[in-house]
Amino acid sequence: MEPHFDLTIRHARIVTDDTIVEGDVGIRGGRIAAIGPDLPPGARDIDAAGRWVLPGGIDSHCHVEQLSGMGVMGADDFYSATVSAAFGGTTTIIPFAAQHRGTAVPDIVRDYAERARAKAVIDYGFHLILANPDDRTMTRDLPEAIRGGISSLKVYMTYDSMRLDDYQLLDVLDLAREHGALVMVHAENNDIIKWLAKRLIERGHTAPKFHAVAHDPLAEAEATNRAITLSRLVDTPILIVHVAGGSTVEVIRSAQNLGARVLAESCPQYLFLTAEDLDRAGLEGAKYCCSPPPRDAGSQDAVWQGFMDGTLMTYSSDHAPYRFDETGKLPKGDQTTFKEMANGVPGLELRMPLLFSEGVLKGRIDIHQFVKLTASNHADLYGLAPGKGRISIGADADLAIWNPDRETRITYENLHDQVGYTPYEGRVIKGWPEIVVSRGRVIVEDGQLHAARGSGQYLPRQAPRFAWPLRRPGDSRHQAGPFAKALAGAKDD
Ligand code: DUC
Ligand code: ZN
Ligand code: ZN
Repeated sequence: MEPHFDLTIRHARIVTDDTIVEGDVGIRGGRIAAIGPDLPPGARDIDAAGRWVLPGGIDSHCHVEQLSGMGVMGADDFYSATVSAAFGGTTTIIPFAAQHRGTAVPDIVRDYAERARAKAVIDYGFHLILANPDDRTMTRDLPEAIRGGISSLKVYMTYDSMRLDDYQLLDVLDLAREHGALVMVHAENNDIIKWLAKRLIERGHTAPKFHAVAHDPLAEAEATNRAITLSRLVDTPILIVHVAGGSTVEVIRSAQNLGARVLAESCPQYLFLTAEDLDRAGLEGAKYCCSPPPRDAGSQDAVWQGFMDGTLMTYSSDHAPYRFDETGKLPKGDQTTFKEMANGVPGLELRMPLLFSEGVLKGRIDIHQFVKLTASNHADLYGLAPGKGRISIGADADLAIWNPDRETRITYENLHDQVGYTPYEGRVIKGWPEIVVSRGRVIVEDGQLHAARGSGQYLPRQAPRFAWPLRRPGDSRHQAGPFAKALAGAKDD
């Protein structure tokens, strides 16, 4: 008799949207076909007794094979990045197709698509980084990219080579509302950072730890508040990426409580690192330099709290892979100042294991919150649902079988990226995704990869879906302002 399924995973603890099912998952044609007890056999059966079956992670913020604002190419290409993600339980990534000044969106999108197509081993979509909002981009190329499935874009309020001013941000928000795209904002006050950095360097304060001094938490909180203000003015939702500071979490929570349509993300580096890591011996602190920088224990607590109470809805890696040598962190060798170091830390592979260990197993978040923060909220906010992000009938069979008891001492030797170090070296964590399945294919098992280069698929994305209000029912006092009402053609009362 023909087997009923291509793959049956048996005796597992399966985490669906809001329930836990003890039983089996049947997979056919790359999709989840059945969930329940005692399913018929598959062509292959995996006994997952004592293990958890969770949705494959979605990492909606990572930089892959991308030139940074400073013109530095990251160390990972679409092969090494997706292999690394897969070993950490992630089955979908949304990196960036990055526009720089003087480049055209269609060329950029084509270029990234070609490189990813040949190399990715898991599925992927793209956001656009928008650095050149000229007439052609705004009237033709951007709307076309959004219609073509790139339904989110990132804008920078800092970095001289990338930043948009408030006038340009308003234009972008206006366009995003009209075309149904989500705007992700890197919110830091450019002038504050430049002003502080200049004075620090003039006084000889060039060591990595001064990166965290120049990127003061006030610069983050101010820009976040400004971005929210602009988004309210034109009634367009925004998503603040990589929230680091406790004061920024507060700004976002207060705005959400007033009904502002603001979403927010944070990352492992803001839960597990602090500014003290930038103060390691010699230039070692450069390994921990990212923007915004890790802050203090109070901010770590605030970010945890933000994840626990829903202020922060997505947990992403912001994987920005730069080697600890002249190609990345140290372009001028031991003479490199904090202004010259490439900004970014690796995190694709350890993002989920770190949160599983320190969040779920230490009781800070429950397993359903874990699934939302690592997968299903990303699918909803970035237009990948219902195919991705959940263990449900008909969805793509993207999942990971986690052993909650396995202890791992983190060491770079066991990771799969090309960065050469991990900021989490030596930590001991519990829980690991031992088997990873992408569209029904077992792609990681027994520490081995079983996926061919280029076997990942491109995912054109729908318009983002979010259910407002995000906080408690009855909490939403969101009112469109006069400008938004006028645009919508509403009559004055
Ligand atoms: N900051 C960014 O804005 N992007 C990549 C990494 C970083 O540190
Ligand atoms: Zn950023
Ligand atoms: Zn980033």
